Amino acid sequence: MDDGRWAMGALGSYEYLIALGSNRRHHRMGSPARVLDEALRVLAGEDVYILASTPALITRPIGPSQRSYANSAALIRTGLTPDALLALLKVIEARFGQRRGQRWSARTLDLDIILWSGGRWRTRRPWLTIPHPLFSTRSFVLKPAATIAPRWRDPKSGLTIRQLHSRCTQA
Ligand code: A4P
Ligand code: MG
Repeated sequence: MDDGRWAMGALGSYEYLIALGSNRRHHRMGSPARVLDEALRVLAGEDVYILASTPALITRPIGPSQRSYANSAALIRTGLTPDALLALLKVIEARFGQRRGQRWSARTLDLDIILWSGGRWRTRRPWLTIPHPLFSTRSFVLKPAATIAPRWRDPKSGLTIRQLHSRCTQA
C-alpha cells in the first residue's frame, strides 16, 4: 500500500473495506436501506470499529434478480483476520435471513470483503479471495467505496478505488 493511512493500526489491527447489499425487505427492520444501517449497527457491536460508512444508494440490479438493490460501503478496523471476519459476516447475514436458491438470487443481506490492509488473501476453506474477484468493475461497490476510501489501491491492478470508479463510469 502506498499510503500510510491504510497500514496496520497501533493496536495491531487490520483495516477492511466492506460492501453491503440488500434487495429484500426484512419483516421487522423494513426496507433494504434500513437493513444495511442495522447490519452496520450489529457489526459495530462485535469487536469491529466502524471508521467510516456511506448512506445507502439505490442501484440497478446486475444479474438475474429483478429487484433494485440498496448498496453501501464501510471502512472498518478490527483485530479479526480475514477468515474470522468472513465467519462473523456469515453469522450476521444468517441473522437477517437465510437465502435459498441460486447464486445471485434476491437476498436480505450480502456482506462482502472487498480489500484489507494485508494486501492479497486467498484460501479454499473457507473459500475467500481478497480483493473480491469482481469488485473492480462493479459500480455498485466502487461508487460508495470511492466516497470513503478513494486512495486505497487495489493490489491486483495497482489502481486506486477512485481510478477504478472513473474507469467504470466511462465504460
Ligand atoms: N467468498 C469468496 N471471497 C469472498 C469475499 N471477498 N467476500 C465466498 C465475501 N465472501 C467471499 O457468497 C458465496 C461465498 O463466497 C461465501 O460463502 C464466501 O466463502 P454468498 O454471498 O453467500 O453468495 P453469492 O450470491 O454466490 O455471491 P456473492 O459473490 O456475494 O454475490 P455477488 O457477487 O456479491 O453478487 N446488483 C446490485 N446493483 N447490487 C448488488 O449488491 N449483488 C449481487 C450479488 C448481484 N447483483 C447486484 C448486487
Ligand atoms: Mg457475499
